[in-house]
Amino acid sequence: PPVSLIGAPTDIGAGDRGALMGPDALRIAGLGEALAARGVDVADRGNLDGPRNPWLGPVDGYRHLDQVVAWNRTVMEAVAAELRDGRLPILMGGDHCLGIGSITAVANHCRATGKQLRVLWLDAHADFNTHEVTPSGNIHGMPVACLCGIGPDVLTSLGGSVPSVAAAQVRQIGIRSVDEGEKRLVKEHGLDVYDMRYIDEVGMKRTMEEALAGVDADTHLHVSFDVDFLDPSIAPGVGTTVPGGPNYREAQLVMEMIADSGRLGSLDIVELNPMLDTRNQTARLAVDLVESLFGKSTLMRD
Ligand code: DIR
Ligand code: MN
Ligand code: MN
Ligand code: MN
Repeated sequence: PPVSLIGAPTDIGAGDRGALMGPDALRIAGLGEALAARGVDVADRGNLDGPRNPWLGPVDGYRHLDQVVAWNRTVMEAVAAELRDGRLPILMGGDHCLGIGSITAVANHCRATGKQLRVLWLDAHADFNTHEVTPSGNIHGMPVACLCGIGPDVLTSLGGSVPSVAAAQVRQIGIRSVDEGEKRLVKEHGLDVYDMRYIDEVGMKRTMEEALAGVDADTHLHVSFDVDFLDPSIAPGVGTTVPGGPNYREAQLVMEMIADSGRLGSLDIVELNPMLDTRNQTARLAVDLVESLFGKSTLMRD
């Protein structure tokens, strides 16, 4: 399908400033041109607008809740409009709190069209905190919980149906940093987590086969790509680096195997922080990976 790039320039849910420059860093790294070169029909919708970051402390366990809600409502509407037009939205964040609006739109679209939804959450973190257990108050550490119906009503009911997504529809890959209280919640809600230990033991190929098991012609696959999923040695441009992530080839294999499924329906690229990057290297790597996600391979060109 044709692709729409949507910029959401905000770091409203993050603990470091700078992710608001993610959309332009991806544009400058040539995201649109790379897709066009693959024969993809791509339109850049420009940037969404929303409240600026007041950079305040947490209130009742949440930082900037009102602003996070405003940004997510705007993102949800923009993503929903593209899906309605039969297009594949790429949300360029921005921090990962925006996954709430993006995936809520995707879940509603799946309900309306009778599609099965599968969410692949590529991240170093489980993003399953609540206001009670969060160590930071940063809402970018809470989107999976919110999508699964655990969080403030203003975020869990953003799309009308609560929960937006069932935990059984989510597969998390690359996880290696989960906070103490968060661990208990992840277990309690039965999230399917392919953590780095699992990937070390069984390999990325089998991990992805399992994460994609059951994906069929009726499945809409959403990929939520937190750039801190990648090992920081290849992707330094993120706020919360965690050592021991997938290397270059493992990350490529993830993207290639998703491409082979033929079911990619929507994508978030989030947490890219150009202020912490080296000469836009992390943005360029993200573009390289997205090329694979859209079917670029070494030997065969279709
Ligand atoms: C941490 C960091 N678990 C928190 N989360 C991040 O503050 O909740 N998620 N960086 O991507
Ligand atoms: Mn993360
Ligand atoms: Mn499950
Ligand atoms: Mn994340």
